[in-house]
Amino acid sequence: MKFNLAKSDFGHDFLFGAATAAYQIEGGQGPETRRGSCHWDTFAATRGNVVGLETGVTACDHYNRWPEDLDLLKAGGFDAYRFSFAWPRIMPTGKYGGKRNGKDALNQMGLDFYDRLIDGMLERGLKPFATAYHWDLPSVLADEGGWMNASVADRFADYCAVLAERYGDRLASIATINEPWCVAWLSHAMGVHAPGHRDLRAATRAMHHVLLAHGKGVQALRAHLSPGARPDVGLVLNYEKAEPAFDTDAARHAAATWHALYNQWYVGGAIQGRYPTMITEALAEFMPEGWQDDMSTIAQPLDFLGVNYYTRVRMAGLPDAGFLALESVPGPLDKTQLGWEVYPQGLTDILTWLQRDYTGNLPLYVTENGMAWADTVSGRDGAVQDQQRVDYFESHLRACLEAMAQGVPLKGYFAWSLLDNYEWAEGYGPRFGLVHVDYETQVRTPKASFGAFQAMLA
Ligand code: IFM
Repeated sequence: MKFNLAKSDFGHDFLFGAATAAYQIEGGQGPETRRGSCHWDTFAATRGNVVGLETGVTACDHYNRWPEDLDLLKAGGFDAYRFSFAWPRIMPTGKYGGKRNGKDALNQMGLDFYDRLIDGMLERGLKPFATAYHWDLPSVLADEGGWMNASVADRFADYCAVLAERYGDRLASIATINEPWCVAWLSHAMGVHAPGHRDLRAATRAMHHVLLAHGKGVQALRAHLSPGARPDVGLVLNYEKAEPAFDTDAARHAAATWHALYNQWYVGGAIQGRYPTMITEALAEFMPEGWQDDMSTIAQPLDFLGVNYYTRVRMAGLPDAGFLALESVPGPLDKTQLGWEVYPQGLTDILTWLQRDYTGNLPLYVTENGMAWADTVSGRDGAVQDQQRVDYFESHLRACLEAMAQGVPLKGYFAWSLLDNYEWAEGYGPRFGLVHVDYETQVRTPKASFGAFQAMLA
């Protein structure tokens, strides 16, 4: 199985990579690693939150098997690896008082782990694309209200300063936060991810504080880089093309509301220092006092914006049900294992919309794109024939080319994910990897989609 595409179609400096996140693959949570606890540890251990009560305790054991995983990236011909630092591994309580009084707050074993990982990438010619926060909030900060408490932004800035000082000279790129919509709305209004709140006030505060943390994080990263260290500093946002499912005012209103809440809030704040008025008006009573004063801190100049895209959403809406009448209905297109419609046109639409309305000449990267399928290793030849995923990737890579043809400065594409891994509240059932992982034996088996990238990138 191959893509009917050539690497050269994307231009000579376009980067291809694969992405992962710490909690989803590392494991390595035992006391011997001195990692602190995070809110996902306890959320996952609470019955009813995660399918099968599954946790990230072992995951893909990447904490021990990282050399093998980096070898896979190299063998695939990838240029870059997108990974995340685990805040509780580096700073077990999430707090650090600076060099003089904060020494004990850092976990030397955790710091050394990421030294080895980054050096391992450089030895293999892989560009390190880091993310500071991919959802593993230290429990001590969660105890203090986590993303609902404005002080989390200062703790995040302290953490970013440590990352900049320690690793900044070896990183190609660092994003502050992965998918703030998930950090805020999915986790504080919908209750699907840790900490599992279903509360509009909690969600509204998290929506603002996660961006305040981003802004302070960018400032701290830039202030603490050693002279000569110049990683690109950015943010990674997720997008869903929101379309009305019916030709009704209610459906159109619901689609516009979802678009504002999901797609416009974060890019509007981070790039323009402005939130969509329909949302600030609807949530006015829950906004933190003086939020307007934070907008200039939030809108820091960036070197790039990362775009995570998987699917579209079709909104139905309910007449007279108010702001939160946000019912979606399944669409008619082919669906992945998670029921997500395969809609590559949405990726072109999102990229061209971003460039037109927000980002202009700012470099964009597709930092995640991929699909879940219940892949199995064939007993006969030991292969994983994931034709659906090969087709998914090809159609979305073509969507990228179309956006580039329309003038979008797209600089790279990262497949989600290098490995099958812990899909949060869905546990280990959905498989997103280019590489199959047998969770009993930890054997890695590259799938046909891995081979398709390998052939294109050779
Ligand atoms: O697995 C997640 C990832 O952690 C963030 N973006 C979406 C992926 C698939 O759901």
